[in-house]
Amino acid sequence: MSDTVPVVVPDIGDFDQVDVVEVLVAVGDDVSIDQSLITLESDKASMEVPSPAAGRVVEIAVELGGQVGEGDLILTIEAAEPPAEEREEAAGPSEESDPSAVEATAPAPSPAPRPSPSRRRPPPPAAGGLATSTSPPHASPAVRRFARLLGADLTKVSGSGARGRILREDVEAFVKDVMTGRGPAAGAGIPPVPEIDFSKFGPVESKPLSRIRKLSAANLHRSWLNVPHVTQHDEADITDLEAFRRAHLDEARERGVRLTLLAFLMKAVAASLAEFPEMNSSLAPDGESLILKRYFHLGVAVDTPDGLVVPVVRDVDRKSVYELAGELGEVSGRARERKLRPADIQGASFTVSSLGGIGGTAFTPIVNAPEVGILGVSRAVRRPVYIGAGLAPRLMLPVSLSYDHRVIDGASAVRFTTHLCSALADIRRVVL
Ligand code: CAO
Repeated sequence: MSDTVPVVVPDIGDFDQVDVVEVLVAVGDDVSIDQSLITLESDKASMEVPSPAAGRVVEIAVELGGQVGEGDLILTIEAAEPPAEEREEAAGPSEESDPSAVEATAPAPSPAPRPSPSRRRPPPPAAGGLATSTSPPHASPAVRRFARLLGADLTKVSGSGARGRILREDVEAFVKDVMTGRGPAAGAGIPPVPEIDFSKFGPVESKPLSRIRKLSAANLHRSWLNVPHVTQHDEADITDLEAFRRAHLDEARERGVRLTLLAFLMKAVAASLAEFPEMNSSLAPDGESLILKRYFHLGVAVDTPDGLVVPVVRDVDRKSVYELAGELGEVSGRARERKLRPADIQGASFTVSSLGGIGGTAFTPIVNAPEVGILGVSRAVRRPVYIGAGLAPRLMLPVSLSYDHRVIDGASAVRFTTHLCSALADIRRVVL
């Protein structure tokens, strides 16, 4: 006689609710033990829920795009096989259980609250549940297996799914690009850095990288390999802007915001982007056209104890400098407290990276591909500048624009920085 096996959401760590991003079976489907049934995803990781029994799906209780919490019913299976414990004892390890697939996703599910005789007891979840088991690149075990079969390195594949998730189609497109010589590292033949045992030379210590650092390392490396970078340096005379800013510090304080240079800078950048739309664009994936963005959402690099994060301030062109200053303070605070939501770091059309509060005279920021430009800002210094025949003390702000040379040529880049520097020199130009 066949048993009815309810499959429920396993331990999902610190999360109350997670998204259902894939429903991999339909009512009436025959499933085997360990076959993936659905994929759950939080903002930190994804996990597939495997079938605890072989049989037929008789009911599906979740919806694609919906949310579920631990213990919620996912679906019901009419079991066709004897209880899995017995079969496992008899048969030994299953060929289906692919260790790398397990490692690649979140922890294995924990048992449902109401145990059923035909349900296999899965291994205990890793400490911290779903939250701790991040593993870039972001793809389901099925896609990983597919990539392995084709020999595709997933760290080089850009995901087009929700939150950058790598889909089967992305792997196919990647392989096609490599085969046709259009792939990111096709033929690059990057020689590996030799592995060295540093302990031969002195005491060493191993410090694990934070999740943020690993993710940003992968993103930076991808941009570095894909984008032919050029950096254009310039200087803006912000003497008047600084006087204007200082004159409004009290008012800003009354409004509860810290009025730093960055808010003005963002406003000026948005004005320059409006003037030079190609700087606010992305190259279409086929390389045949430019996608010009009619919105001005700026990524702002924020230095946090865990590494670099880039929250996005939206519609900069439509906000006042006070609003921008308030939003910057709020979002950079949340970035440092690790409280950013996925939506907070998506959708930038251009990025600003300000190291001016720390120091430096110039640097070469890395474009946050598929954006085509990033503005780096270093420390403003007061120094003598010729104005006409005479020298005057002026506050000069170094700006460094890195751009994707496939999209922007040098003349356009320097026109952009010239426009930006004039806007900063006389911020009234921004409202014109
Ligand atoms: N020149 C001189 N002084 C500057 C300055 C500049 N370009 N930019 C900021 N300052 C001053 C500010 O006015 C402030 O002075 P007061 O305390 O006297 O008001 C002080 O430096 C500190 O500013 P801040 O850094 O707290 O604020 P901000 O708005 O300028 O920057 C943020 C906010 C979040 C961008 C910044 O804190 C940060 O994290 N920067 C690092 C970004 C980074 O790591 N980029 C590298 C990425 S790799 O490409």
